[in-house]
Amino acid sequence: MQATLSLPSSSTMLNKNFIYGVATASFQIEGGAANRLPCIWDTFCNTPGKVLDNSNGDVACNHYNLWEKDIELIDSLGVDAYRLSISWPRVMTQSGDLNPEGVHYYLNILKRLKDKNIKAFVTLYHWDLPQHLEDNGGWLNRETAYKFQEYADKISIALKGYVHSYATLNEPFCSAYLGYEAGIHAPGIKGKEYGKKAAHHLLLAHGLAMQVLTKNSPNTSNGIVLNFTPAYPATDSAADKAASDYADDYFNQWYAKPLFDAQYPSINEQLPKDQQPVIFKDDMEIISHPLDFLGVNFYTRAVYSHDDNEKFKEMPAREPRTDIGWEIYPDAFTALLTSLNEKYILPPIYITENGAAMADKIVDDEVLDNDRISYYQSHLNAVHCAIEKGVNVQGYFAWSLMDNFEWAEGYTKRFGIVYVNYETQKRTIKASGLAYKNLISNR
Ligand code: GCO
Repeated sequence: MQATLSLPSSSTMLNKNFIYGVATASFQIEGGAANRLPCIWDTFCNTPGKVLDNSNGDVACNHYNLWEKDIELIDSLGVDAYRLSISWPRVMTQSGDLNPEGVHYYLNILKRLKDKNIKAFVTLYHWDLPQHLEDNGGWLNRETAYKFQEYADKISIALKGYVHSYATLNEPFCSAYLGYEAGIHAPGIKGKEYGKKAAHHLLLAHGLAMQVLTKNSPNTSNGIVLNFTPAYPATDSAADKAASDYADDYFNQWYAKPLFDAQYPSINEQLPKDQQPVIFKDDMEIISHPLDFLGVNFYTRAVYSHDDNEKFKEMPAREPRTDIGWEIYPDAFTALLTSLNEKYILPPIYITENGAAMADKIVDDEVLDNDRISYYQSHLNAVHCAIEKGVNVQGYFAWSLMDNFEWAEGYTKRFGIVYVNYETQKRTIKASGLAYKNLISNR
């Protein structure tokens, strides 16, 4: 069993300027819910049956109060960067002004990171939409994109000088598809007629925010974070191949192609009219605003077969799987990066999330998560292979710094390289965290 992480000595991932980091998101770790406006995830958690363990984000990892210790912890891992997200309902009032208390909270964190020479990668939207905006239609309302632009404008002025990189959105696929089409994430709206409309408004919000970031914050690296679940056909048959290509366009390229080619995949024309996004005249130009970087989140792949009634059918995840049931298939990571590089003219790439949920056991204050270390090892190798094949990857962030609120799974799934005891809020660095630290310090 493996307890260390390594890379070939020739790997550019061992250069000092390759950025290693850890990532979190506001709703998943902060708590401090009384000190901000409600968001759609508060409402979703309070709706019985939506979250597996009926938990919520009221306390989470109590990072709202423990942030100083948590930055010590991040620093002790020796990382170059920390990816965090700003809670929109914490920093903006309902009337659209900055909330000084919320801004102060993040400024303290960012200043401390700066003191410690840890680069701050800030995500502006990691799914915690203010509830009052949802009450007005949320991402189905085009107006929300302009509200996001106002928020991006004000917060980027307030945080000036403390941020290394801004990502507008984290995983618009999840917000749009899981939130407004499958209905398994907040706000829990279900219907094929909603997903692509929400997606379009999210992408528009991204483009509008890029405009203000470019103006207010020209010296930060500004971009977006997308998640990809590469699609594979179940068999070699032409029908399965067509099903998998369709699913790839529907779930993955739908979010990438507009950014780089200013258009949606051609399957848009096959969608019934009521499922198509409503596109205004300059929208695609706004959405395709040049990016300083693309963030790529990767966890697993999906396998599809032909279906007589639907365009595709997703097959059950194959073995081996992580504790959340996702297949471990690192080859798809290399293939994803090289295929994106072939399809589009890409800016530099950061791997903004990669990691695994494992059934951790804490014994004598130790978590020997060798299964997670193996996951990291095979996926770091996969990134290395992609770089060898010409993909410009400049950094890698482990998801996640610590165990946290895993959305519809509540606190039942642990993704951290640090273990969290939710009763005592004690943090314990897992074997994977120590291996990651060693990999970084041995460069
Ligand atoms: C994501 C999310 C994380 C999840 C992780 C595991 O961006 O998907 O950023 O919030 O916790 O992906 O599901």
